[in-house]
Amino acid sequence: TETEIQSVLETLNISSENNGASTGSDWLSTKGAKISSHSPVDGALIANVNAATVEDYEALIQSSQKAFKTWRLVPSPKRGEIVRQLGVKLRQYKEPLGKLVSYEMGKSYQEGLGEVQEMIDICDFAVGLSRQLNGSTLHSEREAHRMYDQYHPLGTVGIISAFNFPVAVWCWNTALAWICGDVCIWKPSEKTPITAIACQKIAAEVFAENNVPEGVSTLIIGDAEIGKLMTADRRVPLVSATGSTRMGKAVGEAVAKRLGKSLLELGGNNAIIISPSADLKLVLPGVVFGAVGTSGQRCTSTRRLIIHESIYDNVKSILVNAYKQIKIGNPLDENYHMGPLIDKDAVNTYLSAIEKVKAEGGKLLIEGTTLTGEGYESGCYVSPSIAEVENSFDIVQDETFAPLLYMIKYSGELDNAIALQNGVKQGLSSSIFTNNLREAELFLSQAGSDCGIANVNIGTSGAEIGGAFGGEKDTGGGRESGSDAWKVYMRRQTNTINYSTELPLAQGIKFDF
Ligand code: UN1
Repeated sequence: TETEIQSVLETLNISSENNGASTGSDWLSTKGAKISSHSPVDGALIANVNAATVEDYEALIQSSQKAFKTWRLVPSPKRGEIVRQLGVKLRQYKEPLGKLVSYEMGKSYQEGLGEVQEMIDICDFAVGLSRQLNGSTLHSEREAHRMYDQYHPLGTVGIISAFNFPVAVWCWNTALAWICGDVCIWKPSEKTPITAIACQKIAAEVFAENNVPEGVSTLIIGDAEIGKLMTADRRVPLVSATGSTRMGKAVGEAVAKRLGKSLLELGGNNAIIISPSADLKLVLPGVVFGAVGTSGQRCTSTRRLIIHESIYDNVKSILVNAYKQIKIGNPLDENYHMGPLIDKDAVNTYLSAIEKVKAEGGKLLIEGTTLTGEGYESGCYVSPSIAEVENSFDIVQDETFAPLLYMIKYSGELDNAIALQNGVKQGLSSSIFTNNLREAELFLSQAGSDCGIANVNIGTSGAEIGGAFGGEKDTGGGRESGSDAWKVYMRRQTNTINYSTELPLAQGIKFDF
């Protein structure tokens, strides 16, 4: 209800008019174009934001450069303590923030809470990591010499995030960057600016309580021009960008031009292989959640099913039947499985993808449409689709960010399915459902899936934060979140120390004079 949303905004300290640039607790008075955030849930205005300008960007960068000089000197476990407190604060705000994510982005409340949980989890992970930014001890070829490598912070990390995970992706980056000693400048999606403001305010509370200087966490809300300033700026040694392959190529190119580092987490075209021995009890929830969860707007969403011909018809009838039971409506109401798409443009992209499937000769088993009538007034609600296609169709080769699921048949051995699975430009997530050990291991082997994520008897979406997250090929090659993804936020230095009374040269070279 309206009063519920009002109380969420109050709890999160969001006003109806907001500025789009902040150095922490301070908000600049921004004079850029007005961005109005409307909820896809009911079309209502959530709040307005004045976008930031070039001058605001410059002020934020100056503030971050200054903050870096002190932040890098704080011992890493002490920075970890501040990230620990952020995790505690996020636990306190989990419900209102999860609700705002759901309301501004349109994912279900459960998924909104799940997204905040990912933030909490990465904070916990980063706290432990703050005592484990380990380099290695190496053996020098010279007598009485010691060699090791160590990691130092980079400086200002630019974060460009997408609307679909409006808060978690920020935290995957910041929690690691902060314990590494970096400072961050965040450009969130213009489609979800209000959740970004909420996050900045939560972080600012923790930072103020710990006398962390302004500039460690800066936020800038604006259009692609702001992104361009960041990618071209030598003062931003690392740009971490999540979004479409088109956006990522532009970012990667601009950052590479100045030989900066980029961490790209771009589109997926994720497939599930269903082998003859698959346990169909597991397949059904895995596929349906993967394809219609978040209305198909995860980069890990299941786009393609590659099904063995011997069980194809069976899987088809089970799926078609399940899709008929999917309830679509207000994502804050737990009775619904699927909420709206982010906006009307996304609806149009979805509908035109369906037309392209037909034009290329695909067969719609279930054809999605725009929903109208009570509860669907925002114009962003659609029903999901299932289509039988060929993997080679142009439309199948592209990522459509919507609940459009493709069924593709394979015959013979698993190699054929793997070739189809790998036969797209993207390489984010993949999975196989099988009870056959040989098939599972082949799928995970060097001759198997070419994706950054490969699962057995689990769907393509819903990765845990503990693993490195990202993919190959058009997905951009970056890795965020768990495992050793922290290393990209630091610069490595090799150190050699001579504690002898001689100066022997490496490689046995003699240089007498
Ligand atoms: C994204 O869609 O950009 O693995 C991130 C998942 C989530 C993260 C998705 N943990 O589906």
